[in-house]
Amino acid sequence: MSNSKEFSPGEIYEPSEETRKYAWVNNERIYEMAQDYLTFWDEVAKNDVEWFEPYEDVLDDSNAPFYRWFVGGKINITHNCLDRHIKLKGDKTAIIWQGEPENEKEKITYHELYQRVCRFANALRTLGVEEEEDVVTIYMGMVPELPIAMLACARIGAIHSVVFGGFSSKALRDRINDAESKVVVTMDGYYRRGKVVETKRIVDEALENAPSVESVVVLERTGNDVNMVEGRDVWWHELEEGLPDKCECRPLDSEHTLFILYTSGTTGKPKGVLHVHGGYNVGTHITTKWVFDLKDRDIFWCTADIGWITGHSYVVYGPLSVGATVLMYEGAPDHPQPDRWWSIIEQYGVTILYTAPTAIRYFMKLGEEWPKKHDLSSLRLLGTVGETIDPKAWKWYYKHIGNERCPIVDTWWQTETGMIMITPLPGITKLKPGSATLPFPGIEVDIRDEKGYSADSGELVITNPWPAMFRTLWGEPERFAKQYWRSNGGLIYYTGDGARKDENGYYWIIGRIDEVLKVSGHRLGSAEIEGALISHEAVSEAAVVGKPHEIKGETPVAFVVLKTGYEPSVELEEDLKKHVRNEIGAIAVPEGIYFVEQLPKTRSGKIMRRILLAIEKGEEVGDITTLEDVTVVEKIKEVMMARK
Ligand code: 6R9
Repeated sequence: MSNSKEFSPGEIYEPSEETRKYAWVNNERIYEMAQDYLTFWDEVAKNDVEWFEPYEDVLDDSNAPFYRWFVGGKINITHNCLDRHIKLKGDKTAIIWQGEPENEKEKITYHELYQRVCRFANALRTLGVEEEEDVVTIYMGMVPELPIAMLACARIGAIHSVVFGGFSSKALRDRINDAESKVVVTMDGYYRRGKVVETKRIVDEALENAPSVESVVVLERTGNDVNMVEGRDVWWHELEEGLPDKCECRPLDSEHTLFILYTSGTTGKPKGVLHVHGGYNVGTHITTKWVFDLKDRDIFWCTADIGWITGHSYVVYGPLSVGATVLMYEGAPDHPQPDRWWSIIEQYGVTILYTAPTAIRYFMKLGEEWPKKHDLSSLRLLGTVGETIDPKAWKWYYKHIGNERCPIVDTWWQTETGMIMITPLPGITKLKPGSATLPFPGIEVDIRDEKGYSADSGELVITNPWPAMFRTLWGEPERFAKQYWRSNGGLIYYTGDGARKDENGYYWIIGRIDEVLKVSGHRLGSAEIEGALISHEAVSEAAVVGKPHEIKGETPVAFVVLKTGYEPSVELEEDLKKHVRNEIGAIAVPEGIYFVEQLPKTRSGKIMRRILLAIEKGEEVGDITTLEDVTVVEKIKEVMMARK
């Protein structure tokens, strides 16, 4: 930042004296000090997490992009999340859980959490879960047993694969089969908007064709009727009966797999992003501590579902490793009333709130009278993640939730990065609404143009490896090496995001430049939704684009070519929507489906989604000379005119 310009007044928000004074990081020199990034990460790893055996090297890049961090070290992330805290603060609350029904709640201390994790780890062992290659799929709502199951897997060196509870049975089955899971952990059901989501029923459907699964553990939560399959299904509480609440923490290699988490890319097949114990622990720990300036007395509420990376890193592993009190809420943000979140903040004295712009836009629309009903003065810091926050929503959040007192940390990162990568540090960073500001210390990013040169706008890249980076894609090392990394004066990670850098060196994320959508902060692939549509008997071809949406950010819109013998109709449109819901889940259902005769394709057969998006938005379609048949544009416009 040495040659960056002065900040222009009016658009910046400076840290208050108070925030700066008490912040973990209150000296701008941290960035300079972290320039030697290996020394920086070495210091963090040595000071902030405990190792069973020290590592020999910070980084092994001899087989890049298959980097290895903290080589030769022995660690277990659950030791850092549990064992080391119980010595000094076993009675501190680790998890405050609030069910959707107001009278259902629970507080779990670090000591209790430790015991419950140990007991469930022993329970998993009785099912034969042990070895590194054993994958346990976890499909649950937001209850404490979800992080307990994750930590139990980690403790014994098994790999967890959490599947978001909003995914359909078909999506769950695909993920179970791809991971060849031996055990599935689930529950009878959970509450969402006053109704029971029948989780176990969805699992039963998924398991109709999932030969690797030997056992299913079912937590009793809602008490609804479930079908227990003899010899396969077992109740959580019965499995645990008589088992000890101690379970030795297995010292694991730094590079031992911790979890896989499926995420969407540019093909129809979700990618199993793989993270490991050592580097992920170091990266999530220090970002939780510094970005949220987390102190012992804080009550930290990250509203993300644990089924996404934000929940993994900032509901579970980061905050627990730091020894914080985290809040988990089971249900919908507006149930029974639009002030549910604000009432939870007041009730528990939440000090840090970390959420997504889509939620902020939703609350903005509901009106500030809802937060006004509550005393939100316990809040001292706010955060956002998942998509770009527009300055209007930023200012609303700042004023109506933070009462113009709380800094907002806009954090940019991905499932693949594992940890926050571009972010303000609340004690030192001047904020500009809409910008994620600067890379975290030790992280080096840049923007590259199409030719690979450094530029002020283009694709965001990361030019140095970082500890919490994903290590590979499950079962697809070639895809990992080929898709993300390019060599250009060293090996560089391409993020898939467009970005711009301003005169102060601040980064502004523009959004995905590939066929990945962010719908209400949830990551979905155009190709996945297209695949779901094509699997319907009436569909011959499909293209899906993300249309800008006031609250969701983006919403999928589909263009469908029918097979001969099928005619467009309202019924067929509804049937296709239902089909997508069954194939992927409600979040992927297109808002509109247009039946067209042909899709715009290049001569080499690639669908030009850019053109479809421009038509949908009523914008100029731009250069169409590469189209195989240019008349297709006019024809699609006609279909859309007829519909509007
Ligand atoms: C953590 C998470 C990753 C994509 C990423 C980008 C978008 C995330 C953002 C943001 C602008 C931010 N994204 N944070 N865009 N500003 N602060 O969301 O992971 O689900 O893998 O999505 O989300 O487009 O590439 P994931």
